[in-house]
Amino acid sequence: MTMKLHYSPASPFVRKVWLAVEELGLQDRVERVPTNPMKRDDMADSPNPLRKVPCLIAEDGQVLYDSPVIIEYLDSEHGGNRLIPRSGPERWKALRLQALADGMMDAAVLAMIERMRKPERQSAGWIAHNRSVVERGLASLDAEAGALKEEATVGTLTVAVALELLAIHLPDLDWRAEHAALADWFDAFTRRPSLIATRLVTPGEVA
Ligand SMILES: N[C@@H](CCC(=O)N[C@@H](CS)C(=O)NCC(=O)O)C(=O)O
Repeated sequence: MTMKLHYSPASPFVRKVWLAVEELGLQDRVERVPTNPMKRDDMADSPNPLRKVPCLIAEDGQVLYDSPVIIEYLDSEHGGNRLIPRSGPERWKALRLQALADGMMDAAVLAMIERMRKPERQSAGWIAHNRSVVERGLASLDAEAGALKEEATVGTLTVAVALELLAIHLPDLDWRAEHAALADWFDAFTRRPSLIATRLVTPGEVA
């Protein structure tokens, strides 16, 4: 029996999970169920009470969310603990990087949603606040870019997705100009086959 993943190619949190699936070689064991989180009909029967993607139905029928929990499940139950080191400083680094990059994505999504409102209804202060969250995250990542490895962990995969997302949600933020070390890491890391196999699409590209 396969697992089922409620999937949208425009969701960065789904992308994290799918990269984990690719890295762990589980593609044949996870069926993607197309789900557009922006469509009320798609979400009406969501097994996730939060009505968000990603959501995983495991082989035994248990429903798992959100992306950190799903990745931990796949890694520990099906992946041989390759993406989340079992113990020691590398474990905490991977989990901290995931938290940092998740927070940057949350802020980038909030800024994008605010900019979708009519101009007269937008809050410039809210957009600036979320943008500054992303900027502080970038500065922190740039400072440790030399110690960011090219191996895939839940941390490095999430950082890569967050940087991909910036091009879509905050296109005027030229993060590469001020964060050359981070850009070098990103360019090397994104040569991994898992990142080449799929890409994050813009919300407008989703039917
Ligand atoms: N913390 C969650 C975030 C998931 C999330 O925000 N998903 C968005 C799509 S990118 C969603 O489904 N939004 C629908 C809604 O909020 O109604 C995770 O890591 O999985």
